Amino acid sequence: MEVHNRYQTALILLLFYVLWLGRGDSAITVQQAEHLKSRIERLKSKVDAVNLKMAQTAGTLNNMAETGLPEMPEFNIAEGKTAFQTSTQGYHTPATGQQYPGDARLAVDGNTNGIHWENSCIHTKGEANPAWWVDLGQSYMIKRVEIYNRMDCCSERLNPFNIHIGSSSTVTSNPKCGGDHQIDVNQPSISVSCQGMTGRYVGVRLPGSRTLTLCEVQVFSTSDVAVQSAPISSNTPAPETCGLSTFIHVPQSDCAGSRIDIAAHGGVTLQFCADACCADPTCLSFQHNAQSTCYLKNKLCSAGEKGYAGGGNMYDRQDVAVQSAPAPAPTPAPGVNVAQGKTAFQTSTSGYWIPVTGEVFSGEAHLAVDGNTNGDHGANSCTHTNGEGNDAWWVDLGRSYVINSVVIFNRMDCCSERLNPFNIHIGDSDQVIANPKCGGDHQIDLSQPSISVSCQGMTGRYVGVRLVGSSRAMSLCEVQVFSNS
Ligand SMILES: [Ca+2]
Ligand SMILES: [Ca+2]
Repeated sequence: MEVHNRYQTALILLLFYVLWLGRGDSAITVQQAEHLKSRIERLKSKVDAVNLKMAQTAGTLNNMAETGLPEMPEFNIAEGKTAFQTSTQGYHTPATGQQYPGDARLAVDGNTNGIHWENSCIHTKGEANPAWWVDLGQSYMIKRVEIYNRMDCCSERLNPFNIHIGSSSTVTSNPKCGGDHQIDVNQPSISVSCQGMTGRYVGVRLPGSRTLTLCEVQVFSTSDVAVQSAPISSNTPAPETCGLSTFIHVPQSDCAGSRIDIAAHGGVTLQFCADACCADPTCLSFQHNAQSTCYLKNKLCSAGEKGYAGGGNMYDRQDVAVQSAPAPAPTPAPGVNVAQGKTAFQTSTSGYWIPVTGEVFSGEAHLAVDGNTNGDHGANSCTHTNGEGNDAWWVDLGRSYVINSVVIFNRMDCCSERLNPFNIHIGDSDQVIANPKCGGDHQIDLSQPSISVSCQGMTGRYVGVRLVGSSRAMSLCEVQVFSNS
């Protein structure tokens, strides 16, 4: 614009100069006239060029006003990252020898093909709340998540699904991106905007008893910063060094249990089973049996946990076996019981005495911190309330402590079921039930004299136990509160 005006001004001044030269009877030479003419033409062509440029700029601005700003570049930050799923269901076609492992990495292999038999889709077992997730290596600002569905059959299995994004490796405890999503089952993929969410873990979960299949999950961010600095998860085995020779053969044994079986593959070779365990960072051992069935396991079972299995063999991952088999991880010191002998309270007290013997069973609050864990109410070391509704007992530790755990000794001569369920409250308010809960509803095993509840990280001067509901008398034979400080 400024350029345009400058040339216009120059042109006008030049015209005045020509008029001034031509005033009165003084004449300009032919040479001077030619020179001026060429200067005027050069200036005119410059003005034309500026006008053209301005017209083009105006056109671009008009287009932008109609179509919006140009798209920011986006990067799929999930491809090739480490992926997990709650279980794996693989298939084998004996006639052709083809194997379809269905393992978690197939949803980040860069192949969006929706035909399961093209070997690029994951597959869980039918189970409660199946989930798949990827560890991006570090936290990213997420823009959107694109999910490619299975298309050769069963595309309706995906609906409805949830997406979770956050920093917890327990991926389904992370916030949801939106609510229940529905894919159009005729479309190969769905793009879900998760603008504004941040996280290292991105997961897909099917609520309910279902089977999860995903052919690709792309996670888009407007920044691919992790390319330079993504830390490699420390428990990820180096794939090039993993193979059958990595495992220790434990003949005719199995440690069975659906909770430790993270994947099952039917009709597969021993080498396939070893490779599948290598490919899954959570796999520490596997069983391969006489029916050519392979079970991947998420732990290394101790000799005591391993049972005899006539048709099967366990294979334990060697490097882990060397490190962790000889001794279990040391348990941290429980700390000191800071409750014993402190002042205790309860919402009511129900005592009784036996006239024949003259014995008194006071049931008072201090009996839960008298240092005697005897669960027999007749030994006079247990508390007893009236059952007036929401009965509670609490101890004043005298000052605030960082709590490790609370151990509760139940009544054992009768009525041990009365304790379930119970809540623990810890905090600095003497209105003890206004303090935060340690966990939710706890259940003690009725065959056990005590339960230890970890309250790691909680701090408080008052520790209470409460039975929610009416007509529930509370009897506690001892409450120990462990702390290091
Ligand atoms: Ca894929
Ligand atoms: Ca006691």
